[in-house]
Amino acid sequence: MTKNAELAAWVDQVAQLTKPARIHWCDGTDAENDAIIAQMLDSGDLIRLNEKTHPNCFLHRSDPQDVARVEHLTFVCTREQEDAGPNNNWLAPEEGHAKVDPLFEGCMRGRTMYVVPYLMGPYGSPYARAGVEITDSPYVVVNMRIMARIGQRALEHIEAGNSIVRGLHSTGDLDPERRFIMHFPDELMIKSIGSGYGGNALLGKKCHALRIASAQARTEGWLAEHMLILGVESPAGETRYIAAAFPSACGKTNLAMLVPPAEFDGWKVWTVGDDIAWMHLADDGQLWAINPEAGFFGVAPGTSLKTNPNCMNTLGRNAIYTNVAVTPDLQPWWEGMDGDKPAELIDWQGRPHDPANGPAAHPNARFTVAASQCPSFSPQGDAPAGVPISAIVFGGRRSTVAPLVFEALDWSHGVFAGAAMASETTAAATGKVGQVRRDPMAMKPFCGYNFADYWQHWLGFGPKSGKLPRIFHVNWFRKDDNGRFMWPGFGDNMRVLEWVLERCAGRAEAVKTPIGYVPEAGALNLDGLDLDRKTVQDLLSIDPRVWHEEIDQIEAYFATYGERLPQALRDQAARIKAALEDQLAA
Ligand code: O2Y
Ligand code: MN
Repeated sequence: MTKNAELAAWVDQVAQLTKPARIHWCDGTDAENDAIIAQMLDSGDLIRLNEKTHPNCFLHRSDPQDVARVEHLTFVCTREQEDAGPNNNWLAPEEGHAKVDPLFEGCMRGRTMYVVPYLMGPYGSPYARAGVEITDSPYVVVNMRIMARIGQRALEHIEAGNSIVRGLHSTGDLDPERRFIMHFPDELMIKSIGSGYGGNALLGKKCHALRIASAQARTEGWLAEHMLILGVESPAGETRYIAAAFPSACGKTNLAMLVPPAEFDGWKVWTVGDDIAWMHLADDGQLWAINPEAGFFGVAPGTSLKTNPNCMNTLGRNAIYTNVAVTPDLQPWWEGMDGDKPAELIDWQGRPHDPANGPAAHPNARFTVAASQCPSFSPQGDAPAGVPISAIVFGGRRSTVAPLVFEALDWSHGVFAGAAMASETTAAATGKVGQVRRDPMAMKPFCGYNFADYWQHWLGFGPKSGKLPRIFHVNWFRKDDNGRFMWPGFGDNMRVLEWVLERCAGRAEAVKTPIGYVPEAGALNLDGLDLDRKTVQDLLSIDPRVWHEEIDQIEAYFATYGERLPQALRDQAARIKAALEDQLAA
């Protein structure tokens, strides 16, 4: 229960609509968590994994029709359609409510309605924001407890008079025909029904910390971004921080937990966050970032001691696994894990694994685990003020076109580079895999308002400070003519991060090109890497003809935003095109 009359009234109103058998206010304690887990083990909602190898770890199998975010069922409900923009599905607020409210009628009959007060951001942070999620899913409660700061302290923050985002969630009947994820930014409200999975259901994450928060951030003058945050500590003990935006399933978690290669003796990478950054311009003129989350909800397939040793050392205990496969002795397993594939496996749907049925683990199988368990978790990870950002890095999965790294010429050009981002699609969102889609700032599925206004908001930071981060673009995924990745990636991405930070310090050498500064031959530390000169050249090459076509496509994409598109972005495209034409004519 709560002293906050408004919150109490909303909970009452929801209970009258959804008709739960009982109401439970979550306090976030271990005892409460143990009781919910025990009940989920009883109901079969969770399976206890091998206690010896994976203490306090559990498996959850979601409905096979409910395994990923659902962008086509995700709506932003603003008064004017133009305010949601072409980047969002739109309904007027009253239509949005009218579409989902009937689905909530009586949907919690026989179920417990959990009221989960939560805080996004470190305790005591001026940048932290509160929310309350009402849900009938115990899976949501135990995951939210890892991903956010839930319970009594969050409730106290709310009762102290701080505003909240209200989130109403029910798994409903899990019928994809009756599944909607609705956002009402003006009301600070989310209504989600028909899915029990990840971003559709853990409302603090994508719905609150990105879609609603991005709209709030615009009004209030800050940035809510789909970015990891990491710190790079030099052998001299100086740590500088990078925020990096990559589309879903492009390796943000791996980069956030990077282990530098042997040649970088004395260097250390610290993890602040792997998915979301809230950034504020502070009085010192720098952009300071907090990770609003407290845990990782990462993709399991492909995670191994080779690709992400810190992650593997994080998730062996106190973790919830969703849709992974298991060995006969109940150890979690997924494609891309170290070692040989076990002879026998139970697949993600609980069947004896038969490769004819597809992979043993679902490609979007996940682990949920506390960030504080990560061996590389930053000593500043919970700092109320956050960390000062030296560089912003944008990146996409492009087998062609984009070089390994370039630096934007200035803030406006950096915003253009972010706005022009594109990536080949993966399995995290439902839809086709391998198609190039524009994903500005990696926010395509998450920006809670019109992208044109969002870019204007970004551009608006330019004149505000001379100490803004420098902006870069990277592409770890370029392929050669035989379809092989040219760059080793993973720990070796440290070589690019070093160049990025050296540029920020005004040291590393670069060549100016129409699309930005690229490393001069020899400026990247490639010691110990088996890369021939031609491959390095190709990785850094910018083909003016290909880029001219790319800018044509960017302009065509920008044109879909009509008159609302900031002129500065049109100007950037025109400037780059003219410079490419000069090059082609020379
Ligand atoms: O939330 C989901 O349903 C899976 S997608 C996801 C999960 C964690 C972090 N990022 C993402 C994403 O799609 O960007
Ligand atoms: Mn993400």
